[in-house]
Amino acid sequence: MKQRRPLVLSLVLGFAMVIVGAAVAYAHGERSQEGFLRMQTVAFYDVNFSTDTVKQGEELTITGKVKVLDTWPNNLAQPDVGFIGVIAPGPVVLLKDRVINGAEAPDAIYIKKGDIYEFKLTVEGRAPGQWHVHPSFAVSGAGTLLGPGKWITVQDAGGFSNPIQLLNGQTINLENYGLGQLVIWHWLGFFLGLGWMVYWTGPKPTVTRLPITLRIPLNTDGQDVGLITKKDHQVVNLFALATIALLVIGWIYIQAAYPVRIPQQVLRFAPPEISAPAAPAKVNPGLASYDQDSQTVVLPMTVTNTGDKPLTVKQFTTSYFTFVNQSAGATPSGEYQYPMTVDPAGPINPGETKTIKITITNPLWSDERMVEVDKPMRTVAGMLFFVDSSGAQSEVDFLADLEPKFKM
Ligand SMILES: [Cu+2]
Repeated sequence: MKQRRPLVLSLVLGFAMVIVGAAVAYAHGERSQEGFLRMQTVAFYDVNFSTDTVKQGEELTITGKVKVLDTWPNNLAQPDVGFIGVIAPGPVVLLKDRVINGAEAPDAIYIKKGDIYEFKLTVEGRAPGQWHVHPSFAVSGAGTLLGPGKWITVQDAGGFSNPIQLLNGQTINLENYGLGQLVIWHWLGFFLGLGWMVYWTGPKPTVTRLPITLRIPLNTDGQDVGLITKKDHQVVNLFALATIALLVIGWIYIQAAYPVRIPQQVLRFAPPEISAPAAPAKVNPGLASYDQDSQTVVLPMTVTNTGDKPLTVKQFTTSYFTFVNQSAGATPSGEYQYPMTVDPAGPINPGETKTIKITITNPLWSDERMVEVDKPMRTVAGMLFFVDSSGAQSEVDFLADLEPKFKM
């Protein structure tokens, strides 16, 4: 007994630490995706939530852009079918409407590398509480990439309903439509299965005398040892009849109660194309470095201006972070925006080839696990935006190898 006390104590302590620690846990795993995955696959930018507080049943819109990057890794399934949605901790908000590149998109869409998807998601508050809500981009075969999250407060308005009009003109509430039927049929099926299980395990020695049961050859029913009797055969026949009866009754019921039904619809299409104007520039990234102590990434690159107007680096967007060029006078605005410096600061003139150095000092490299020095793929990738002297914006995707700086 005495020896058990430290064990119990440590269990209790461990449990308490998990509880306390769990309270600190934040959101739902946007940081668990590898940095290379988040940087090289898709980039979210200009994301805006119309509000951060709604009542139950009130709408908010999430707008923004997501690009399937040219740097999409070859070791992932190639982007072909995608789905823009909302990620939240459970069905706490309800997606009412989705517009992609100006087109209504109720389903998944056909996508391709290099294209931009400008989305507008209309979402309703459903469950009261405070929830971290993200736009998301799921790619068939590759997984779901998260966009920037925002804490949304859904205030209690005494309930929630989701009315929709059926083709026959009747308005129903999708929150509880057919729920009674669902409960009845589920329980009927459940009890039938439970009855079967109890019949064979309760009064019978099938489980209690497993060694004997196991010795009986597969193709006999063990009548010699009294395992499966004639009476059992009759009972299981009744079970089979009851199952068939349940299915037949269900089928007749649904024909009578819901004579008009349509199958769930699938609408796949490629939304109207939007591609960012390709920058009139050749970008040749050098070897990036990462200093873990100062949380600094230095990104050298050679840029050739192939256009006819001077080009200035505007911003670097990766995953759902945007770094704006402080050296050109820009200041971060809003969440997920941070400064970076570009050295030398001046514009790149037409025909000129210039080696520039982008420096970003930010704790998010490790806090957000964007750069992990112990992983086999260490890269910096994303979208580099330029602006020319007329104010026109253009963009190039790039991928640079990254070398960590270690103190010996
Ligand atoms: Cu989150």
